[in-house]
Amino acid sequence: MKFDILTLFPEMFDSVLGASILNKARERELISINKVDIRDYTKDKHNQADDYPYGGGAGMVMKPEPIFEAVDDLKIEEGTPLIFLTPQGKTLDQKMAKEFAKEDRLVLLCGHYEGIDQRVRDNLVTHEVSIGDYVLTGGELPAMVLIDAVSRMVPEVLGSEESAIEDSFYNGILDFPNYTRPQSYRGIEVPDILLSGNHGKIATWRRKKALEETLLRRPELLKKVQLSKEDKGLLEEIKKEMEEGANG
Ligand code: 6GU
Repeated sequence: MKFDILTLFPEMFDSVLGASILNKARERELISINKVDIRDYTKDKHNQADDYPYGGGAGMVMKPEPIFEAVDDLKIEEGTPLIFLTPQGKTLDQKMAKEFAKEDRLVLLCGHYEGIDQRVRDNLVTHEVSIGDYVLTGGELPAMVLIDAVSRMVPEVLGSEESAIEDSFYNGILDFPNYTRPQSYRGIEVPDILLSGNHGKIATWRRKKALEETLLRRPELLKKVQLSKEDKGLLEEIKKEMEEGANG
């Protein structure tokens, strides 16, 4: 997967992309990152990438020419997504990350200031993506979030394939609780079932806990996923236990 990042702040990406799994993925050439400084495509002596809005009003708008010229230089093949990170975009989710991971190349455009000249959105941008309902100072952090979410879905980026498959949200529901040594810490014990060595029972317990966490914290997710007959049985048990807990 090749990422091209169009940004006014290329240095912001160094720490995130230079550490941990993403750095290993880069070293193994499973992903590559090309940062493009939009300011390098400005022509005036102040290297101005923004300007006053036509029609007046507060705030500055990103100028079209440096962005168009930077995109020209990328020599993008037809069909390559050009993603503008903006709070106006569609909210990133796991399904979207998985879809983007199928591409060979993604171009990410990070917005700043009050906005961007509409001609960029109308003529270059193919997708607009937000990372949630809150406002950030720019599209750089969202671009890094997108790169992380997409890269870990690229084959071989994660150590073992299961770590992606069994993860939270991969199945559309929340994760089950995890424990490691010591077995007893400050008098707090690891659940006996996990020490039983009975893999069938452990799998059922984990599924039940995952369903319970999801029912308690994110019940709307249960409406979106395909539940097996066993899942439905476990959910019935959970609800019954919750009622018993409330009444007794
Ligand atoms: Cl993509 N950009 C900005 N500036 N703020 C955001 C966002 C994007 N997603 C959530 N908040």
